[in-house]
Amino acid sequence: MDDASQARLSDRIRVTVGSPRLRTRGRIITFTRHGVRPMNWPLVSQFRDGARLAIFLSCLGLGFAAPAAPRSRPNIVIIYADDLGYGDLGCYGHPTIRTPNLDRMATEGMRFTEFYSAAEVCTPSRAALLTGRYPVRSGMCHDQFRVLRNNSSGGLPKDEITLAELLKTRGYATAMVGKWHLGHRPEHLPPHHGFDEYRGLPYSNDMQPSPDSPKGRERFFAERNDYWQTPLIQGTNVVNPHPDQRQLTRDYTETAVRFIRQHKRSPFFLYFAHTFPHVPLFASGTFRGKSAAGLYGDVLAELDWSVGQVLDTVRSEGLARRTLVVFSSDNGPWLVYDQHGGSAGPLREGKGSTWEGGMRVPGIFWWPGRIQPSVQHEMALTMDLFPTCARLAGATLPDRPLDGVDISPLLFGTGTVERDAFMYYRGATLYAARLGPWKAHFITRSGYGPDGPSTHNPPWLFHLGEDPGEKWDRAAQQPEVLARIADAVARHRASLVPVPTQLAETVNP
Ligand SMILES: [Ca+2]
Repeated sequence: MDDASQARLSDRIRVTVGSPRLRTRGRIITFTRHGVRPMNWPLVSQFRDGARLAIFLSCLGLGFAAPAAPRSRPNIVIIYADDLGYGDLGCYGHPTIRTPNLDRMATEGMRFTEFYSAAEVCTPSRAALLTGRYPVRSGMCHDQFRVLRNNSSGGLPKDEITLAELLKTRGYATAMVGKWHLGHRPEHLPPHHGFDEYRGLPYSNDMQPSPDSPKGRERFFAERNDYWQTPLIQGTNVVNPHPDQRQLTRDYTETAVRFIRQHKRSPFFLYFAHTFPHVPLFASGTFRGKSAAGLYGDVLAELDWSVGQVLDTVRSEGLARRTLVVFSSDNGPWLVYDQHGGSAGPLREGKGSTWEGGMRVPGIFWWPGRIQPSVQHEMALTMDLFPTCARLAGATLPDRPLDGVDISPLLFGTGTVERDAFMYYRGATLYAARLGPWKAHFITRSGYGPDGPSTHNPPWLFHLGEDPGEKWDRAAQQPEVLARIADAVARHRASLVPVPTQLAETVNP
């Protein structure tokens, strides 16, 4: 075929990329060794996107290039802080902690004001993040043993499906960097839950104190690395039984940046869970002593630097327009550690409690070109990440109850989302529920204070729009709201299937 014939053919084919069917402005023709003849329409209909048509035409030697199909599998990065409070970032109003990289991320992306972790402490909140389900469904919670300890035998059950396993079905490279806390025995570590690579601490940085360290609170404030012996693990092996915690944030960050660079040509999922600002606090020499907010501010400045390193790598590798980066925290600030604990801003209480300060956390979503810079006031949950990322990656959701919803309409400004009431659990016990702006407390208790649980009947009822600090009980004026919340709780309870807890059994560490 001469050039003129090829040009005429190209002129007769009009491809609309992304349309459900090929559209043409004339008859489609095909080529045989005997010449040109019309192609049957049923044959044409198999080309449902521009990329496949381009391959077909290329095979014919036509040199016709259809526009590239839109990428359907964005890279996904989740950066998760430990015990970072709602009020701890500059972009959430902290007066002295400086977080310029997170502030820029929020300015360029979507900052949520009503974003929730699914639990008030580490282990259950991480289980919920990775499975999209309340921890009571997986057994990753317990009323007395609130998190996995260094002698726990349990871990995330194998029949739970993690976000990493889901994304593996779509060809993602996966890595977990940092604090895991979903089971430290080899069979529970990230490589057995869908992660190709893992480097980090298996649980909290205070869970294996040195036998020589002093007892009590003072060792938390001493800034002595030799008081702590939580091991550093790579894959399923201990690579350093006593890592220098002052270097952890830098170590994690270098690992994360290396992973992004190595996998920049394939879709990747990076789950980057920082050890800090969980106590005991440590910062490297570059950041130590620099913040007006003291050591806590130094630690957050280093964490903020790390976020900047990740975003700069995404930008410099040309990945910004096909990478979703999410920042959040696993629970509120650990207030009993005074100046080494963070701030819940205007919210009541902190880590360990089902008051807002225990479970409402920063939530920042960044994806230049897809997510418009904005502040989002709709409620969203860390559990939403599972169905949302599944949608973005084109993965099929597993056939089981999920408690998150796909929030991509909020992220992309295309609509609203429907959700039922949000349940606040302390351990395996339901303490409160939120429906719209209303939150009913059935039981209240401080996160770590000496008080016991107080049961409320009728429940205490707060309007979180008018009263975000949860001060004024409105139950007497709103019986119909309490009735609707009771209905939502009944629906939720009817969906639960009892499972054994993973947090009670122990073995020798
Ligand atoms: Ca935590």
